[in-house]
Amino acid sequence: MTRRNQTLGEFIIENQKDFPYASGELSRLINSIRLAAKMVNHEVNKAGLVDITGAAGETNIQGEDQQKLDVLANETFINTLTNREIVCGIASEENDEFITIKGQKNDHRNNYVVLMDPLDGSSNIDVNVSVGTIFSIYRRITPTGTPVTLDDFLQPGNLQVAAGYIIYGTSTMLVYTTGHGVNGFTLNPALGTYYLSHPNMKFPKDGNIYSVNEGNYIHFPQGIKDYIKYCQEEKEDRPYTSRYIGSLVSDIHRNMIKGGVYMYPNTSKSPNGKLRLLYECNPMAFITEQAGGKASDGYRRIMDIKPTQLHERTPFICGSKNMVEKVESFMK
Ligand code: P6P
Repeated sequence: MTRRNQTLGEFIIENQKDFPYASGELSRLINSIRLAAKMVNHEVNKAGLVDITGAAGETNIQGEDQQKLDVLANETFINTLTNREIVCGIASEENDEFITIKGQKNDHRNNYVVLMDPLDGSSNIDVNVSVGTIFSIYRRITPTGTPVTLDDFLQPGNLQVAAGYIIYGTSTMLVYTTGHGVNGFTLNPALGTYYLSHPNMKFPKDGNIYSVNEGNYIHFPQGIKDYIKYCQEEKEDRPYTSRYIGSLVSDIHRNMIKGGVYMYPNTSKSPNGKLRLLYECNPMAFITEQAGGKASDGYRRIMDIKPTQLHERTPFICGSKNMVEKVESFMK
């Protein structure tokens, strides 16, 4: 049940029964994420004012320069999630290994694992372009009371119990699903309160926006090259519009509102694509499907892929159902 200007807190309480493992655990989980998001938002919004932008002088497992805000966002989410007695493990793009959380009684009684990209698109920070946090939540599969294992993290996306993103843009929004549709909440920074601004978000079945880094064109599979040329033809409802800002959360959020398809294909440089399956593609795929869209690697449903490594990558085609199916028809 949704009503305009409902706060996130009211929404969680009114919809708690939807969460199969209720007992307030999801509420506490989402509450800790919304608190961390406010803290990160505060830092992101003033990034230009104090010396916390720019590289932290370290690189992460991806070999990417870690921006200071990456590090701050990672620590903020980890600390907030650790102190809430809900999570038994956390995996992050910024950490080579997963983090085991024993719980206050050191008894490993918590039931959820969280996988996250704490600040995706962080290379955009210094140029004041929107960035985002992406999170994916599973129930552990190993016995409660034992330390979390890698198997608890290597679950296919179709077992996610919740997923969402925070977009730090012209406004800050928290968009998430627990498997009962997608709802978007906008932060009123003056009050520190999120209000239900986008109830029951739906991906338009069709659209005229395609999002891809065309600088990689010559390295794309032939099917993607053919689809891009299809988008540019003067025919029917085409040419489409090309919109790509290099921030996954922003590109997909815009496409979910307006209709469109986002592509990060494999290339000769990145044979498995660039995006990470566990904490970028699976959560964005869960949200996309819950909003009536589609997400594949060009051939297979993203959420059916059985992960084998924590930081594995996958080609990613995500957005309006009919557009994704058109891309897949070119890939065949
Ligand atoms: P490229 C950001 O680093 C990111 O993970 C996504 O947010 C974004 O869509 C993509 O990579 C941009 O990658 O190679 O086009 O710069």
